[in-house]
Amino acid sequence: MAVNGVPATGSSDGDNTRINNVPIDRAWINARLSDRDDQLYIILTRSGLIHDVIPSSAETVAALQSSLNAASIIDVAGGWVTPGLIDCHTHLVFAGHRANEFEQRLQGVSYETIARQGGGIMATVQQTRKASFDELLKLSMPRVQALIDQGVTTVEIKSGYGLELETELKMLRAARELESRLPVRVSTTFLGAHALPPEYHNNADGYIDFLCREVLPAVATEQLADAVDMFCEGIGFSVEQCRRLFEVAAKHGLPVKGHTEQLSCLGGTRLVSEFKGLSADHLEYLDEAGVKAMAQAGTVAVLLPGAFYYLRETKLPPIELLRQYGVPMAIATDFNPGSSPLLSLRLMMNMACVLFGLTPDEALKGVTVNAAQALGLQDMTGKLLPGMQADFCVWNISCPAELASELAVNTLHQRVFAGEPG
Ligand code: DI6
Ligand code: FE
Repeated sequence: MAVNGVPATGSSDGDNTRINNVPIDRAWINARLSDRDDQLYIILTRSGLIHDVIPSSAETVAALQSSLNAASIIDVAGGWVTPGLIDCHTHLVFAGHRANEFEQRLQGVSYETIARQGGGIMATVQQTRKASFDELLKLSMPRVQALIDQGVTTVEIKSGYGLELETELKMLRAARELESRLPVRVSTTFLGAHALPPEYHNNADGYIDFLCREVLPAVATEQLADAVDMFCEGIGFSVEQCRRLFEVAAKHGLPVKGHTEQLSCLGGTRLVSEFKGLSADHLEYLDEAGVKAMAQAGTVAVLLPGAFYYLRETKLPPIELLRQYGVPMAIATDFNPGSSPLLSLRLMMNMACVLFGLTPDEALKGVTVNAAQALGLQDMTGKLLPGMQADFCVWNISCPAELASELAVNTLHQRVFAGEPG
């Protein structure tokens, strides 16, 4: 299995000059990065970045031992190393729970029916509007910590449970605060177009106008969002309403993404692709025209098997078509209280294989290099290459397929974020 971003033969000149004349901070020696051969590697980090990845040799280790103090040389002893995991789609800032709806759905009431009855997203909106900034932080910190404990080094967090100015800003500020309080990178996404709030009942156009005129400009002015998202669906917003939002996002220089073709095929994915969007997410009802548009736009397919499973969806995303057109596939938790209250990215890897038919290698790429691309962070993280962020994980596994094949004990041996072991 090729682990992302490993140079085929290590660096061109793995000689010591690269070590002796550059102040390396730390060296992780005897790391297994690929199953193409038995070659072990050394990961050299400096100022939070990967300085180099070079073949391990007794000579190089000796050179390191003569130039670094012992505490800066970490012997991975043949352990597997992958890029830090990336959860590229979560709604993890929210208050309240939806266990009552879980029971309703088990009795056969559909997600859409519950939403049309005023439950669903709106139930969480009411709780989140009532919660203070500090309460949202207190609720969200353990959720991010749980992902960190699984080896996640980058997490995307959306707004979308405010649906009015004050709470949308509060959610995004909380998401930004999480990054300053925990050893993790947070990518924030404005999802004001998540559902129609009661203040705009039967007036979706008026609500989109409100988002375009007031909320998105305020979000952009405070630089609270790294991207703009929407829910293009019968119980969400139309393609044309989402287009208007995307036009304003483009004016503010914000990339776009979308919850599209989750419950039906409205053409939301083609709209995201038309705007060269970062990703289209869910995609159970995606058609070939949509896949083709994604391939032409370089838009990433974000698969959300947790929501598929939890809503007992039966329509599978067109995995074979995505492969055929070379559309990168990412995998994420979609962690939210309604459709995917499942806070395990490793479980999503397993579900992507078992339910959607991905290979373990595709699943690993789905939570590393492709997830980075879905956030526009492909030049920063998701691969083990010089100049990338030194975000990586050391695993107690015998092969990378184990990361998707089983969920027994947590096999994370060590997580490294920005070069700092945690
Ligand atoms: N699709 C989903 O599955 C989530 N949002 C969306 O647009 C559901 C969010 C929720 O039910 O709270
Ligand atoms: Fe979602």
